[in-house]
Amino acid sequence: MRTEKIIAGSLQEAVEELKRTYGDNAVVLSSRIIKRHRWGFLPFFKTTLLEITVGIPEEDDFKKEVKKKYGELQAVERVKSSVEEALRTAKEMEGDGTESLGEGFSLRARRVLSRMVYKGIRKEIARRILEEACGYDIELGMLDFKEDIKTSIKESLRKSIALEGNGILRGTSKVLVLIGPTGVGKTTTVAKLSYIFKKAGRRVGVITLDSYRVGAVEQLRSFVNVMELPFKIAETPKDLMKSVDELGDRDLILIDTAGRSQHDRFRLNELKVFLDNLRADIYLTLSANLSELVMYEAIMQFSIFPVKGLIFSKMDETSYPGSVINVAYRTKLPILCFTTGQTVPDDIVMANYDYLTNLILEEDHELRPAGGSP
Ligand SMILES: Nc1nc2c(ncn2[C@@H]2O[C@H](COP(=O)(O)OP(=O)(O)OP(=O)(O)O)[C@@H](O)[C@H]2O)c(=O)[nH]1
Ligand SMILES: [Mg+2]
Repeated sequence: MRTEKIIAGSLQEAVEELKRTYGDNAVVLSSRIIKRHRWGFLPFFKTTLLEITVGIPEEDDFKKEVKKKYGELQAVERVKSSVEEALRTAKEMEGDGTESLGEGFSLRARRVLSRMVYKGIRKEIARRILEEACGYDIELGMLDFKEDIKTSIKESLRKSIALEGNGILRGTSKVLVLIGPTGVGKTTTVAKLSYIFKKAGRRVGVITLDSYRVGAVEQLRSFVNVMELPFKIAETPKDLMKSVDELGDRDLILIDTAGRSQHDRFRLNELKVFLDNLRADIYLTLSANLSELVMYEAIMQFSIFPVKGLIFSKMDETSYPGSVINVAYRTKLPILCFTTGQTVPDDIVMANYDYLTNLILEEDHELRPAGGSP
């Protein structure tokens, strides 16, 4: 990986320049504030700029490395075709299962039902979503979509799944805490959310409670510094109260916590001591690639906290987002946002019904080896 420096007037300018010049693969490695003379001959006209060091992957070296490690591409192709075969079989089996389920529905409604089930939505939930999206069509003599497919499904989802991406952006929350199992993407999501809220004009401050894990503080600090936001580390519950007080001039404080295994009661209770006296909206982050049962288990164990809603991370790592729909449908917990990749600050979508509808209706992602070109 080679490194380059970008000097810009603001973070937004820097991100735009980074993308324009180096494309999507470049990553921000570090940042610092520098002072420069705007007009060299006038010593008093100093301006504050941001100097960002970026890393640009050397694609050829990377490809060579992959080849060396994993052998020729043919081998990958062989694996790919057998996985595709397995998926085709699974799809056909699901098709059988939905035939009687779709009784009374038009052909196009039955197709959508099949797709929903294939994506991992439970049959009874898929049927209820479809029932709400359809009405009786006298001409057809069966149930069909009330409007076009997308609008009908979207309206149905509005009635059964709660979202609150926009409420938060409008400013309904003052302190927002992300909790959740280890490694689900809490810290990355805090960084992404800080950017979104800052861009929406809110005065944001960030606190981390994760001072145990090596590198955890630095991971978040580097992003927060780039965004020029105040950042505090709280090691005790008293520290936390003090930090929140000190950030009193901010209209939104985002708090990152250390990941806790849902099986580790002690660690969960330890976190509870921190959060018990804090007036905050607590969001549980779950990774979309967890199985549905593991999601319920995490929700149960984390229910010692007054969880206000859910964040689903790593949506890019699953082509079967049905479990996300099932969990949101059954728990009625509102979804705050979805994260869709590792890139900060871009890979995040504040929850909205268009995104949710597309998740259900879109064609399957084409299978390709990780890191492969499109
Ligand atoms: N593919 C993908 N990876 C993600 C996403 N969000 C985070 N990650 C990656 O997941 C890994 C863990 O992310 P963190 O943000 O450190 O997760 P965390 O929940 O803070 O982890 P702990 O603090 O250790 O519990 C990192 O490699 C992230 O880049 C996402 O939406 N998609
Ligand atoms: Mg973390």
